[in-house]
Amino acid sequence: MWAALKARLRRRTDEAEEPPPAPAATTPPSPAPRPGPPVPGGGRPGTPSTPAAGHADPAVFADGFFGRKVEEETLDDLLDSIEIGLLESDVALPVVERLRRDLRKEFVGRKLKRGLETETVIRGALEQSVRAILAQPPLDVAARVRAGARPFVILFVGVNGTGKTTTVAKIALWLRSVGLSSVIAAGDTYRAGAIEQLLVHGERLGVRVVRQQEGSDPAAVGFDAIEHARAKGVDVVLVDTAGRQHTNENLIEEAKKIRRVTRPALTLFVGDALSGNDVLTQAQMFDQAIGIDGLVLTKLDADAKGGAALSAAYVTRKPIVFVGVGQGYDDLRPFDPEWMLRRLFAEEAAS
Ligand SMILES: Nc1nc2c(ncn2[C@@H]2O[C@H](COP(=O)(O)OP(=O)(O)OP(=O)(O)O)[C@@H](O)[C@H]2O)c(=O)[nH]1
Ligand SMILES: [Mg+2]
Repeated sequence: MWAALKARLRRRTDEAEEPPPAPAATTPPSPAPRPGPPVPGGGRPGTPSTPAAGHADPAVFADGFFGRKVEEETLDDLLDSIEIGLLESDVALPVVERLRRDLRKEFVGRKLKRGLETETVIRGALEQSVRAILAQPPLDVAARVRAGARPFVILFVGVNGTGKTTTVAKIALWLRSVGLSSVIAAGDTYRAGAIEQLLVHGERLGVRVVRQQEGSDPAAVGFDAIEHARAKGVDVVLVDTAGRQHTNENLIEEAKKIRRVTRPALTLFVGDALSGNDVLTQAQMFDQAIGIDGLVLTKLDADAKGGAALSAAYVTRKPIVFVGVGQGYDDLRPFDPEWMLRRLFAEEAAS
């Protein structure tokens, strides 16, 4: 996110710093004329100006870049530019608005120079604000499992192809790494090949996969897996489900039934970070239809923008529990806001 925003800010500075038309040979060097007349109130042509002439936005004034006086610039103009950059990075509108408010508070009355200083100040202010947005009470799955009744059932839901099945396999491995056993319920009885896909994961990981025939009732598969876990003293039941659009009423009804029968301690929505703001809408819809407790965001390794991941918890008001960072079984991380912050503010885009 920051890398793209920085590039935008630099382009903007470069435009503002374009060399003036060459002065006549006899004319002594003079301050650079700017293209276009200044707008009363300090605004640029085409942008809303501040209300009263003589009361310019008391914010971003610059002087002395390479010894040349640079034209006044309004805070709103700078914030507009940042806002567009954030939207381009998939940051959701409510988050953009919050960031804008925070930056405005930070900048009003400050004196900034164009160029690197402005960039550093913007970065610092933005980072502080993003840290506050990402801060959330952590949802520690291992602690919940240890504190909860056994078996602890986790249900995975989401639209097609977001990474549910892969995430189930990754979580089985992660649970083992923290000393907890699991069994997987092959609850996608809908898509041809889904059961086989899970069996392969289960075999590779040495994790039991409970299944029935293709086309059978997924709630019954979940029930069987819970019975198995009870009998064998397994800590966690991971219930995979078929991908479904929230608009598909039959499949949503089916998901509700799986929920009623398996009574999960945790229902996780698995969303693909690459789908931008769609993933937020999907999570909200699933929450309304089925009820979710948290989010898993996948494919962050391929998501150079990062805005959807930044916005997810803020917009849905559900915690991000895990993030997927690749196709390997160990490419899963419990969500860490500081890790996310480092990615968002990397000087170079993540991928
Ligand atoms: N790069 C990357 N790819 C991922 C990640 N998680 C899953 N994938 C890939 O996404 C594709 C779909 O993954 P699945 O786990 O089959 O997705 P699903 O949600 O179960 O799909 P359906 O069951 O068809 O709804 C696979 O090629 C996975 O390897 C991730 O974190 N990063
Ligand atoms: Mg699947």
